[in-house]
Amino acid sequence: MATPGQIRRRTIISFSVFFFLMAAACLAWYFIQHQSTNNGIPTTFRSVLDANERITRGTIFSSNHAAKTYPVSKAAEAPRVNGGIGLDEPIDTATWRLKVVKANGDTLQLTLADIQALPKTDVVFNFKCIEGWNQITYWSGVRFTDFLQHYQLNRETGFGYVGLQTPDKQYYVGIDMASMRLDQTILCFAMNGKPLPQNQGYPLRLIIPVKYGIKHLKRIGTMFFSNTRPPDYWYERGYDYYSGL
Ligand SMILES: Nc1nc2c(c(=O)[nH]1)N[C@H]1C(S)=C(S)[C@@H](COP(=O)(O)O)O[C@H]1N2
Ligand SMILES: [Mo]
Repeated sequence: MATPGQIRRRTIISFSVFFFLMAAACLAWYFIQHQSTNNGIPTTFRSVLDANERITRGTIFSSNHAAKTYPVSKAAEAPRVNGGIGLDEPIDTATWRLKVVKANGDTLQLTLADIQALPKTDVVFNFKCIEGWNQITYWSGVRFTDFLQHYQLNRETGFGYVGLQTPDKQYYVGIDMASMRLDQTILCFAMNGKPLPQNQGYPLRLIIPVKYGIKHLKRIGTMFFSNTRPPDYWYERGYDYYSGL
């Protein structure tokens, strides 16, 4: 049995530890709230995201990273539509061009027919949005590596990142070249074997199965290459730049 003296001493110790930890938690919270921010979120949280990116790149990419694929029969017939930033104006194939800004400053201007003339690749995978939904979907287009090779974008391939923007520049993403060069990454012009619906990126969108939905830019206008991270719409609003799965 503890004596009243021992109980009092233990009570004092317990309360002291409790108040000490509370004070430490409050100080940590105050510090995180009042420190500088990095692209919209406190530096502490941002560095956790960046550490996650280093772990994902280091461990998963070493083993030829690919998303799980499914038979076409498993794909949704009417895939969900999400996110319409940069899709306000109606667009027509006659005037649309994919603009590719090359390393030497020249810009390629490609029609949809130019892109469809390249070998076609299908991908059926589980599309995941950071909002929490996912869906098996079926897409077709031109593998990004086939595209680079066909247009002899050799110098461009040496850059660390690809930047993509809608024609009106309202939505934009930046993606690491390693992820762009995976076999499942396509410049996509068809969904369920038919041309893309307007609200799902007609005439051309990105499909990159190793990333969350935010990176699958719909309605590509301009593509450029860079060694620093290109601007990224949702990164600027606090999300993870890498957004890998
Ligand atoms: N131009 C553009 N592309 C976009 C978005 C957007 O708002 N604008 N939203 C993204 C998000 S958050 C998701 S989940 C997917 C949704 O693609 P879906 O409409 O084909 O399902 O598109 C991505 N691409
Ligand atoms: Mo999303």
